[in-house]
Amino acid sequence: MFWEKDRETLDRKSLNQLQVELLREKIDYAYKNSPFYRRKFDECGITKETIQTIDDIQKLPFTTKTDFRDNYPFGLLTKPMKEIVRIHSSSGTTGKPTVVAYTRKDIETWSNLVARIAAAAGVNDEDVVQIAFGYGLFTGGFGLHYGLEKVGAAVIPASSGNTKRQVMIMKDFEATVLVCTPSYALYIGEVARNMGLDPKEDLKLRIGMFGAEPWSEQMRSKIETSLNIKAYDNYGLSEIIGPGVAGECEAQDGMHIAEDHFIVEIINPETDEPAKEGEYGEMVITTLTKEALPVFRYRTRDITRLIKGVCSCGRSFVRMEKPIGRTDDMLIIRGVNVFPSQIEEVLFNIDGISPHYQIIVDRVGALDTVTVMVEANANLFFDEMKKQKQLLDRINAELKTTLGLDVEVKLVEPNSIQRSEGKAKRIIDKRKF
Ligand code: DLL
Repeated sequence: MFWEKDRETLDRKSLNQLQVELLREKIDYAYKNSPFYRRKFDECGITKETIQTIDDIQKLPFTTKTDFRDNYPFGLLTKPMKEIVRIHSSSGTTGKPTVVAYTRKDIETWSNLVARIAAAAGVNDEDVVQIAFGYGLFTGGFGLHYGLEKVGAAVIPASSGNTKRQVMIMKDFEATVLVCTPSYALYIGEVARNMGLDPKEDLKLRIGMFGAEPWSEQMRSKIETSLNIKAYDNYGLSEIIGPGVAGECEAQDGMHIAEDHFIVEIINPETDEPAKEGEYGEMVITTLTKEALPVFRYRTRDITRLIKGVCSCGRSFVRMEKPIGRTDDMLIIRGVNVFPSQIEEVLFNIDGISPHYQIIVDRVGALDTVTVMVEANANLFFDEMKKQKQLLDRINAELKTTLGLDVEVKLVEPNSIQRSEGKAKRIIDKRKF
């Protein structure tokens, strides 16, 4: 289903023209309204005339998380507080949070973008949508909320946590759509079963819109089976707008990026040069329509690649593959690069373990070590040692084949790994730098 079909199916030439026009305008606007950008653009000799074709975007300097931190809290805003109607922030792991703000028009743009990804996933005004993202400074709750109201769905602002209550509401209010992180969806499914419910018989759920963290195809099929739904991925980040940057359509073959609002590039994070067509690299995003906080060439740190060409759904917007991880989540273990998502893919293909895991990274002497904690299924954990040993050997062998690395695997008791109600914390890093 389309939300703004004319936009979502624009041919490439018109799309590029629109992007160039909007980018030129935004450069001019940022120059006039932001001391930060004026300084930055002056240093590089950038004016709107710099942009003649879409490739000229490469002449602009990058923006990074550090720019947000250095200008905390409101130094990057290009509108006075009088025109701001909402403030969010993302916590991050260290230092000050990243603060983002929206004008009334930005909220309107954001709601529209979220309405698009909801419609693309098949959500309509008949749906009852349970939003189990945290409502608060995190952009997930309110971001999805306004967009889904716009679609005309009946929105239940459940927020995250209190999982038994979530299940009760889901059943009693006959929710048809669940919105949260994929790891929380898995947990909700587990709790529903523990409460004696069979999602197929007892719930009306049909669609899941999940995002805010990386998740594998294997995890998708586990969630789809567990909750008896079709699970759609969506991507976004606070610095750019929040959720709504990209989302899957019914084809579930990559997430369409709203290219009439954003320009995306994939670069090699080490050389900063553009990646070759179809290659993995860091995604860099420029906003074209934001008022309060325009951002040029933002280094997302997310590693993905682009799928070009018109999709079977008819949308012309380029698609991004599921991000495989973040540059800052990549582990370098004895010289080998490892993303947690590679470990997840291996684990979730093996029977006998539950889809909950944690990765402990430590340093012994000069060597980094990895221990993968995996939860065994109840029947197996309390079964004979021999079967456990066989399972361990299998996990070890498959991890070695995929990662090219020996890692230690520990089977732990059912329910001993902490469940996630938001973004899952998969890595525990005990290294002291
Ligand atoms: O997580 C915005 C959001 C909310 C997206 C709800 C989707 C749904 P931040 O807290 O700023 O914003 O975190 C952004 O989360 O750079 C990615 O590393 C990661 N991320 C977001 N969506 C996905 C996804 C929100 N679908 C950071 N797959 C991003 C993989 C994702 N990673």
